[in-house]
Parts: sequence; C-alpha cells; structure tokens
Amino acid sequence: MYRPVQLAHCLLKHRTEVPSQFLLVGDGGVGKSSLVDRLHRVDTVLLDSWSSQGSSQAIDGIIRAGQAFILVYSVVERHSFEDTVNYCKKIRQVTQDSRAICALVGNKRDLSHEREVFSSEGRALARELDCDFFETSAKTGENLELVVQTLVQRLRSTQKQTEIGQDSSA
Ligand SMILES: Nc1nc2c(ncn2[C@@H]2O[C@H](COP(=O)(O)OP(=O)(O)OP(=O)(O)O)[C@@H](O)[C@H]2O)c(=O)[nH]1
Ligand SMILES: [Mg+2]
Repeated sequence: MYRPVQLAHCLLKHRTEVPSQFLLVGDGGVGKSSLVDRLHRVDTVLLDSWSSQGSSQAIDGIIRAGQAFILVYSVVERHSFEDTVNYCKKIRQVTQDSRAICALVGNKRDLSHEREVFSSEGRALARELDCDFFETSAKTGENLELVVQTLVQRLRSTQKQTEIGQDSSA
C-alpha cells in the first residue's frame, strides 16, 4: 500500500557531509515532491517518502533511516489532514519512540479560497500529536525554511541531551 521513495535521487541532489535526514510523509498530491524541490539546504536531506504504494517492509526501513518527520497534508483536502494521524502512528510504532521528532505541515496555504482545514484544527491536532505546527506553500515558499530550521534545532537539542545523558551515566 506504500510507494517507495526517490531516495537515491534525493541523496545525490543534496550531497553533503553529515546531513540530517528528514522524511516527508503524507497522502498523494499534498505537495511533498514540490516541497523537496523548493528547499535546497546543504545541512539537510529531505526525503520525499511514501504515500500509497510499496511494501510495508521497505517503508519500515525508510522510517528507521529518518531523524525527523514532516507530516504533510494539504489544507485544501480534508482527508489528507485526517490521514496524518495514521502516518504519525506508523512512525511512532516503527521507531518505538513516542518522542520521535515530528512536524505537522499544512501545505498549499496559498489556495485560501479552497481551504477545507482551518489553521486552528491543524494547531489542535499538532498539540495532540505532540508536534510542531506550520502552514506552508510550496508554490510561494512561505514558511519552508522555518519548518526545516525548527526541526534542525530540535534535532540538535535532542542530540545534546542524549550526549549529556551518556556522559552522566559513564
Ligand atoms: N497551489 C499550490 N499547489 C501546490 C503546492 N504544493 C504542491 N502543489 C501542486 O500540487 C500537485 C501535487 O504536488 P506534488 O508535489 O506532486 O505532491 P506529492 O505529495 O509529491 O504527490 P505524490 O508524489 O503523488 O505522493 C502539483 O500539481 C503541485 O504543483 C502549493 O503549496 N500550492
Ligand atoms: Mg511526489
């Protein structure tokens, strides 16, 4: 039911030393590929992850390779918003970590006249899922940098805490 990633393509495109790996997950057509295409950073590999085809085993491997997750829905498609809960559950189940770093992202913010999901609903769900929340537009570029910057910061502070924990138990 899942579709494998364009992993090699993305890795080649963002060839860097030790980049963070962020996975974008969400229904077909919500704008994952467009977000990846729009954002070029040297410190981050954005993987346009699965949507609806591909083997479950392949997906589990892809999830395990991710350091942070961007749960993408389209603000003009309510079902894509509702589906983000399942993606989040899957990530938490595979990583076995309820604190896996996730951001909930409502894309296509520019299509305000077609909106089906209010920002307040996105914010409330993000609180429930313990995620950061953003609304973006891959078309205008709005908030894209902010999403990645926030996740990079979260990742760094988690890594620091882990190091402190290791030091104090040594
Ligand atoms: N107006 C608008 N259109 C967008 C935005 N993001 C993506 N699109 C359009 O939405 C369509 C689907 O975008 P994709 O990036 O292919 O979506 P995807 O999530 O990668 O879809 P799959 O690969 O099928 O899973 C394309 O026609 C994009 O141009 C956005 O922020 N605003
Ligand atoms: Mg795509």
